[in-house]
Amino acid sequence: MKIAIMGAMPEEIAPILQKIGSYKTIDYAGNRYYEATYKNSELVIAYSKIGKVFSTLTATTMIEHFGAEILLFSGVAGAISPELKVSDLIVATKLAQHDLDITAFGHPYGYVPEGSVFVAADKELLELSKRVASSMKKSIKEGVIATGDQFVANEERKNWIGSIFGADALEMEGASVAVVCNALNVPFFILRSISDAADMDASFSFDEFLLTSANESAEFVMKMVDELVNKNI
Ligand code: 4EZ
Repeated sequence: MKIAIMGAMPEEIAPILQKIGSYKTIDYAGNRYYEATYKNSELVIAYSKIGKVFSTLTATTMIEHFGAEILLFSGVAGAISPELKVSDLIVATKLAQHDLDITAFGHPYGYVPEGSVFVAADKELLELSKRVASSMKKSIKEGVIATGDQFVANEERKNWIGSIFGADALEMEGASVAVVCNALNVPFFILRSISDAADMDASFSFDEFLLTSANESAEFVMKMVDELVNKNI
């Protein structure tokens, strides 16, 4: 079973590549993909570049070109829920695109015909993450993640996204990856560690905590990978 591990930025996959140690690099469709055999399982790893379009391309490529059968995303996010502090982990139960708007036609935010506002993540991977969290003695929050092509650094926008979608965190790739995986029937898992609070200090907080938070997320995702490859599924 081939596992895809993706991030949006180089910093989000660097700790994963470091842990894997040796890999083959393949340049394809404007991204660099890393293939490795890890504990007898095949991995494909890449960062997409930021945003919904690039992450759609990368997720699709990992599945359709590289043959990934399960996808784990690791990265950082801005917090909406006041419960979430810098470096805390959140795993998406479902995701929505907060910038998708045809409300002029009477549709809800995040909805287009034949789509759905929310895409739900894989239940088994959510269960596995709970077991991994308890074995690591870490708390991990399950919640709604909202995605859009905006770095949100504005309290008003963040609160709007929180109230419309019931979102706990926001970022720029999760929901697009979710749409791809859902359409192609690939179980997926979106994990983020908080880098900022999507408020007026967000860009400074992001710069300060990107590396440490990306590392938190990557470490957890690799524990998930360890569990998945041990089960040899
Ligand atoms: C996008 N990622 C941020 C990329 C920022 C700067 C060069 C996560 C993220 C985020 N996205 C962390 N905090 C965020 C926020 N406040 N708004 C949107 O996935 C690139």
